[in-house]
Amino acid sequence: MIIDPDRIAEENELRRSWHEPDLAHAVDLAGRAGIDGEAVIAEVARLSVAAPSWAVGTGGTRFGRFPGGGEPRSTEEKVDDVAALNALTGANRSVSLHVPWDDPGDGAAALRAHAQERGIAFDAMNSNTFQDNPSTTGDGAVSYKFGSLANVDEGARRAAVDHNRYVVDLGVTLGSRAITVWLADGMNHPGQASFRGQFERVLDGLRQIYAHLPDDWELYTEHKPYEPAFYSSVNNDWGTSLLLAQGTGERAKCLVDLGHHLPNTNIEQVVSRLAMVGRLGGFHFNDSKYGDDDLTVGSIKPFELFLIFGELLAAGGGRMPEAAYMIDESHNLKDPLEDLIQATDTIQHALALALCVNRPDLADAQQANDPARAAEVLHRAYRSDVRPLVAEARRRNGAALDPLATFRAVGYRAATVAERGTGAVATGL
Ligand code: RM4
Ligand code: MN
Ligand code: MN
Repeated sequence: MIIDPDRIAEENELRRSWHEPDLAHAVDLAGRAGIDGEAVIAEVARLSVAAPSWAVGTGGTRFGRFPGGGEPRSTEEKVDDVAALNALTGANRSVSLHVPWDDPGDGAAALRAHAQERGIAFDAMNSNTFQDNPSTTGDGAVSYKFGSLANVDEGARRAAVDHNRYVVDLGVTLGSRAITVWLADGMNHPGQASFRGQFERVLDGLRQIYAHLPDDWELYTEHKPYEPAFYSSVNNDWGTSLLLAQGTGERAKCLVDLGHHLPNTNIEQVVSRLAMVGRLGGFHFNDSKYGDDDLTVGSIKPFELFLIFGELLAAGGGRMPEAAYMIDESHNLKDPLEDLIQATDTIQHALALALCVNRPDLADAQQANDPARAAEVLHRAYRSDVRPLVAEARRRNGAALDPLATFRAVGYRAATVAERGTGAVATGL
């Protein structure tokens, strides 16, 4: 099903009589704080966050999975779901594929045409060397059980490099410009491997993958402290990620996944550091209480999200810096599209709040060593109601003032259940 823009306009019309005065009031309030409300709307409207192909289906845990009906049966249908999401939010203009979960093979050009017709582009490609799969490890000749790029077995390392190169080639056909390398490599047992040997082998593998990149491509190293390796991960934190990126090449950068930090890590500071040295390449949005929980972005630590957007804007001189932004969540209970709608709305909302920070005032307070005034400046923005500005940004992109209500009103899920049935299981995890 393709969501008809006229249906969205109809739904928006129902809300116009209260949206317009709310918007005028929000612009007025922003103005009194020295903020140009129109500029906030424009910057929110400019942002696009990719949807991952593996998140339009219901996620699971190692204890079970409870798929809803109407899940996509093919990569094409995943693209259709992303197009529906984008029709509602105006802010998910690309999809990020995970290979081999979504391996179009010879059909890559056709998939690109299918996506193009729906206004969807291909964001960073993701390679999977954390599971054995006939298309990458062959029929049991090699295995990633003891690692991929870090493995002491040369055959496994070669398979992992070849797989990444294959993913780059697919991405070239799809029009992507980057590959994200997240590795499960690490140790479960002290003494199982050499820290240094593992690092050196991963760096060597990354260099081989990098050598295969077209000139306009980037490679992102994504760190994560643990899981599935529970004693150590090779790329465990931003420092290691930075060492790997610096050792790999100029167009190798780091990707920050918000769920990939030990509890209480100051992620906004990590963002600032990586941006400072020009190595912030990508971003995975989600939220967490304990570990890599992949919960809805902003649902647990909204103030942290606001501060992170503040650092992103600082890095971009008041605008969002160029980076591969993606939502990396697992929707176990909510309808995946409803969760992606809420995630996107929250991202837009946090950006709008951060845009409402009066930066010159904040700089003055910092220069005056006045933390109370600095806090006032932050809170004046954080406690303001920017929802009408965000809704207006969506409306100007031809999307919905209220995307979740509109999703329900247009009956998208009922239509996909009728078309696709209830048996499909769409996620890779
Ligand atoms: C990892 C990481 C990667 C994602 C996989 C599925 O924890 O977040 O970005 O590709 O999960
Ligand atoms: Mn991630
Ligand atoms: Mn993760």
